[in-house]
Formats: sequence, structure tokens, C-alpha cells
Amino acid sequence: MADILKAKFMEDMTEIISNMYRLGWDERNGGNVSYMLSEDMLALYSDSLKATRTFQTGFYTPSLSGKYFLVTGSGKYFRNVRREPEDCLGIIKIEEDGKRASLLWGYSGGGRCTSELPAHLMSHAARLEVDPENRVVMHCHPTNTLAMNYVHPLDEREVTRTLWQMCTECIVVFPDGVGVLPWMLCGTNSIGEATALKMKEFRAVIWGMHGIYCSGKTLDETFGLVETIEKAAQIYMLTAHLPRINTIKDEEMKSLAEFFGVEYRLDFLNL
Ligand code: 2HA
Ligand code: ZN
Repeated sequence: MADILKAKFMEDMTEIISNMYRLGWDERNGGNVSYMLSEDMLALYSDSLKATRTFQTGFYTPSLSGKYFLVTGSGKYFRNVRREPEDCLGIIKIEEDGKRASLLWGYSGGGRCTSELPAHLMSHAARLEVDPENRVVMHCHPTNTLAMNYVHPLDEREVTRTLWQMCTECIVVFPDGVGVLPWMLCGTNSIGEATALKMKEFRAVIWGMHGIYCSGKTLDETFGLVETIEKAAQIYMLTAHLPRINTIKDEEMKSLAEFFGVEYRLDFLNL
């Protein structure tokens, strides 16, 4: 029987989560990640998968029926995931009714899925409509991104344009910009619905004064998106209190986006 703990998707997940912790994005039980797995990825490990519990997700995502997700557990610390993957992570399958899910593996200490499951599953459903290859949704509390929320207007055009100005690569890495939600109560279906709505337009959504949600085709790509936004926010926080004497101009950002051939939010530039 193949060891599921040695599966590439499991090693990738625990490594990414360890890096998120190492970078200070996920203090205590902060943050959550969900990774959509295909039947092919799971085929070798079918002996390890057994429905031990079925539960109501509390919301309806019919487009995810039959899909499998590797998901971080509620209250679990990212710091511990590499050492205790079987306790901190779970594999669930969304049932045919789109309202229930079965736990097939993990949460060995009796745990359950992240409290942010509504935001994750609704975001997966929204992203899959615009990008059928999307597989990952990642939530975390990156320090500088969060700090910036307290001193910068929480307006998505302004936030995006400021971040684009902070590093030359930004407009190429997130040409679709960054969506912004105001502070909202987390763990609810309302914040899940609001996040999913933004995810139709943006792969990155800031939860005002809380953190960020990012999505992508792979763990690496999604992590890289958070990392780039956080780097830009760091440059902003290092310079916001100093007189700005140089900047990347809007026309320069336009030429970057055009040179690299990305579809970008031209309406977010002052041209
Ligand atoms: O559970 O980050 O938003 C950890 C969180 C909630
Ligand atoms: Zn959070």
C-alpha cells in the first residue's frame, strides 16, 4: 500500500504550509489552505481513503459535487503541520447533493475542516468558472499586507495601483489587481459569498484588517502571488512615512504589462 504521507501533493502541501509559517504569515492557528485533488492524484492511495464521517457544509456548492480537497483543520497550527500532517490536514469529498462532505482521511485527533470552509469552497467554485485549472485557495495574515490596511485607503483601485508601483514585477504577477473587502466577520457564509464574488474578478482578495485570500493553479503559483503582494506591501511600509522622490510611472507600468503580454486592469492606472 502506497504511503499517502509520501504523496507528492501531501509533501507539497506540508512544505508550502511550513514556508507560510516561517515567513510569519500564519501565527498560532491563523490561515488555512485548500487544494483540490484529482481522482488520478488519489488513485494510488485509495486504500488509505475511507469515509469515516459525513457532515453538512452549511452551504450549497453544486459545481463542486464529487470533487476532493485537501484542507487544513480548524484550530490547527501551521507550525505543526509538517510534524503532524494526519492530525492537521484532512481530505474531503463533496457529496452529490453539493451540501454535504465526507471526511476520507486525516483530522486523526477528531478535528474538522477550517472554519473558513465556506470562503474556500465558494472561492473554488467561483474561480473554476473563470479558470477551469484553478486548484488552490490560500488564506493567511501576511504582516506588511495587514499593516498597510491600517494606513492606506481600502479601495481596490488605490491598493492595486500602490502595490504595482512598489516592485517592477507586480503588474506582471497580478495584472488582474487585488480585490478588497471591508472588515467583515470571519468564518461566516456572508464573508464566503463576498470573497467568492470578488474571486470572479481577482485571484487575490484582501480581507480588510484581517489578511488575504489568494487562488491559483498550483500551490507554488498561489504562494508566489501572496509572496509578491507581501513584498510590495513591505516596500510600501518601509517607505510610506518618507518623502517619495521616485516612482514607477503609470505609463511605465502600462509598457511593462504590454511588453509581457498580460491582460491587465488598464482602468486601475492614471493615464
Ligand atoms: O482560522 O485565519 O480567518 C484561522 C483564520 C481565520
Ligand atoms: Zn484569518
